[in-house]
Amino acid sequence: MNKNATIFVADTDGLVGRAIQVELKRAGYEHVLPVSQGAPNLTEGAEVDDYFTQHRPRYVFLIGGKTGGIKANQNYPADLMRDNLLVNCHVIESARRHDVEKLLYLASSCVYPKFSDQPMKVEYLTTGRLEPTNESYALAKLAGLFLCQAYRRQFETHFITAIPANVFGPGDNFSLEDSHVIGALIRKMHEAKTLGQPCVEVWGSGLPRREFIFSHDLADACMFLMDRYDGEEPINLGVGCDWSIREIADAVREVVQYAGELKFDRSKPDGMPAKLLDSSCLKQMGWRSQTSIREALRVTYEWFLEQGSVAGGERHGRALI
Ligand code: GFB
Repeated sequence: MNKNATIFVADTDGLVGRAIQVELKRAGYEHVLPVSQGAPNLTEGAEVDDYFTQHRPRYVFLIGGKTGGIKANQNYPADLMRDNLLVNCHVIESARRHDVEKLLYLASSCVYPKFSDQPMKVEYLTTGRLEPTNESYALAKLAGLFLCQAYRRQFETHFITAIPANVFGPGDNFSLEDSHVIGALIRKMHEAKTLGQPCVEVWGSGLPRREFIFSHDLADACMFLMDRYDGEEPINLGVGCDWSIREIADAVREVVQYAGELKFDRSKPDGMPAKLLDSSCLKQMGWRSQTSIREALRVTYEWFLEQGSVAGGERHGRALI
């Protein structure tokens, strides 16, 4: 990417878009369009197109529409699907119309079939049923992936797709209901520590395995791909190892310094049994993650604490809808 080119980070959720903005600025890109002021509602086609007319971005990071954890996916399947389909269609079409040089679309590891062999290779896509708790959202994310491929074929655009592992970091959602597992556990354990509660509830059996990537490492990987990759095949973006939910809950407990017990609530869903990506392609291209999971958890917890003090004790728990 040219250091003077205008870059648009199209994001609704805030976690990944925020990290990409920070990393682009750190790397010396001077014309990154701000997300807060004047950014369009990505579900409104006319607004998105006007924005492209006005700002003429050369590079676009399409992060997507609303997202949430396992329970949000169960509660709001229609919202999540509709929102992401609209955002994908509008941003991809405007990028074509306005001759964007390159677009990177970020999918999600839930696009893989529920019972995929591990680690999950790109050729496993569409070979089996999706996980029911997030089928609607996953289908919308898959549609974006195929849309990028279709635009490449029909319009010869340079639109690429990356499939990230589960992301967490500063700017995450820490709501009890709608967040992903790490945000939820940080909040639950911090509150239990503060209130002197003897145990914290962890959903499911604790046995599912997840691969986690720190949002700033993911941002770095997206910038890396934007510079070095231009193919139709999606690229998996992972760190190469996974954790059981029990293990990650223990790691969060250490970082938060919570001394109480973990109580597993098996009435809550486990979701996919495992989601480890085969990221060998990314590795062969020369990318490695920089941040250990413990360091990333520490930075995320610090950010959570800062938000609490800024908001006068209000914890950062935004509702999805
Ligand atoms: O992070 P999470 O919501 O997303 O849940 P998924 C991961 C695992 O952590 C599940 C367990 O087995 C949960 O049951 N878990 C334990 C908890 N305690 C908690 C808790 O307090 N909150 C949450 N949220 N989970 C999402 C998809 O699936 O992953 C989305 O629903 C998206 O579509 C995202 O793709 C990356 O990994 O299960």
